[in-house]
Amino acid sequence: MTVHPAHTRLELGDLKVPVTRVALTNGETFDRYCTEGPGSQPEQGLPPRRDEWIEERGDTEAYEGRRTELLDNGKAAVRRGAARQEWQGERRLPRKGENITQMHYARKGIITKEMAYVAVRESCDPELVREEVAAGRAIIPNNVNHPESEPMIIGKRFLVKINANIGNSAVTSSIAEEVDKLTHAITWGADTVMDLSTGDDIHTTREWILRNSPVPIGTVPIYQALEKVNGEADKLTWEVFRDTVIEQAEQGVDYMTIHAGVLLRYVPLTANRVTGIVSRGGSIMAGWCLAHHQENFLYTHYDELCEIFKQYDVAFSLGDGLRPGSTADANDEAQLSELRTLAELTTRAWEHDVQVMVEGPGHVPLNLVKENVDLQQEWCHGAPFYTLGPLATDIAPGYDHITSAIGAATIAMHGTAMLCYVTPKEHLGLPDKDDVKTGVITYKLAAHAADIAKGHPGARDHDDALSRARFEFRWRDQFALSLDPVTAEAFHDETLPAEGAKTAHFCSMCGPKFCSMKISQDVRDRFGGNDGASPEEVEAGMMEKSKEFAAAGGRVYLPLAD
Ligand code: IRN
Ligand code: FE2
Repeated sequence: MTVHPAHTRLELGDLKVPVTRVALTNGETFDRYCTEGPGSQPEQGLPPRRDEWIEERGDTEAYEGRRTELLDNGKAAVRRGAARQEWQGERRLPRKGENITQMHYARKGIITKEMAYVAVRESCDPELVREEVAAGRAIIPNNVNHPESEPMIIGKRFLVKINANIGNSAVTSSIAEEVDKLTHAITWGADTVMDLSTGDDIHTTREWILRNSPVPIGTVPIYQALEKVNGEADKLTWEVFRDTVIEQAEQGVDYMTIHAGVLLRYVPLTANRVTGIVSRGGSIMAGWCLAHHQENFLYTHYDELCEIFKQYDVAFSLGDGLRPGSTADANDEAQLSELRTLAELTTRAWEHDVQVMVEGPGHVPLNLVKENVDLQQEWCHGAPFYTLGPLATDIAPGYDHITSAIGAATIAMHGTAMLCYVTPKEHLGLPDKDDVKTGVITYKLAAHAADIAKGHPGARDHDDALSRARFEFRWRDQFALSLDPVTAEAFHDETLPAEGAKTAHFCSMCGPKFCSMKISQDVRDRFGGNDGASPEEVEAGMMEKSKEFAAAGGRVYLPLAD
């Protein structure tokens, strides 16, 4: 039986911030960053924790119904108590003339409740949070219409975050299944989740995901816009796109991938690539630009987009539509040209006090990884970088969570703020629940490896706690402190299932300077070659060895013989 970590809350004034408190067998406890939310009743959703804070600021006003329908036919078509198809409830818009974004408040020198909450989570000074948000070096994605979210921050001065993509499974899965996937990803440690759903129920599915999500939700609105024009990219218009963005923003989507850097003149730069354009959004926009021989409408209407994002505090995730899809294409002219445009768009969003992060590759050999962050940080004035891996090699389909985690840890060490996970199914198929878990755990460890390498305050405490447990043979603590206690315990039990082995000073490999083989041999000798020594016998044998060891001076590291 594993020691189950329990949620507890750090209280600071009226802020209650969840942590996972791991109770160790030596009486100590260890607190881990966590999200409180997982485990809602899908039909009820999570409590709107941030409602009060938003209300208090007095900068928004509530309305009922859908603004998109207000826009379309002048009246709200959906009211409270109507069919459950649509979630009922209020939405918010700013009061006239108000700028409600976290960046706006930060620049005014105000520490919002969201910033204070983030500071508790990150164990840092709230002023650091404010400064980083004000400078655009960090973002707190939290749409005013997603009050269920627990504020979190994405920026290189803070813990490296990971995103899990869900919902790419079109029509077949039910809404309850989508909420289940969301909860699963968050339970294992996803810091944000992107809903990439397609299909008929896209609006409703997203509504349920948002109402049950304690983490920020991101989307790629061009996917839904494309559905609205029956999948024909050339039929897309700015108007269809704009209404889709408003529809999603008023549901509460916290950040949106916008492929506004795919300019018409960059498209030919991809012609001689090994893998051309691999971004879905990028190819939709490239297709549109070529079909009309016009500039990308996301670029030409960018300021209008900023005006919409500003109203809800939606953050930009500037899409890397021309990212390399193979190591051969890494850091090429197409990719870097787009990055220069993303830098220009970053500055333009900041003129509206709209929060921005910038998306990055893809597939990049390790020797070219650092240049990616360095250029992005320099050109985009420190705006958070959010990368998809990158995969350090192309040769291991089926293992691309690993090829990409190698690149991800490296790029994060150099300053990438958030990593988009890659699952073992990448390039091959759609991830199932197990793949989601594998992807999340793999990215959690990549992000943490980067936190340690960056010398992030407190990052190594977790390693130290686990290492001490390992060195002192506190097996239960080792499981409980691990990213995946279930697997750790199961692997241990494969060779040593006996209960006594959970406290034994040996494992099926070698402990520090103890040869398990030798010790097992001793035990066997003592008990007459009985392979199936009982836990009590093993314990007794261990006690014997322990006495011997103590009598010999209790030293593991003996001085070298002359
Ligand atoms: C992250 C960094 N670069 C791309 N991503 C993610 O990839 C992006 O946020 C989205 O979740 C996913 C698919 O994007 P494309 O293929 O439409 O660009
Ligand atoms: Fe790829």
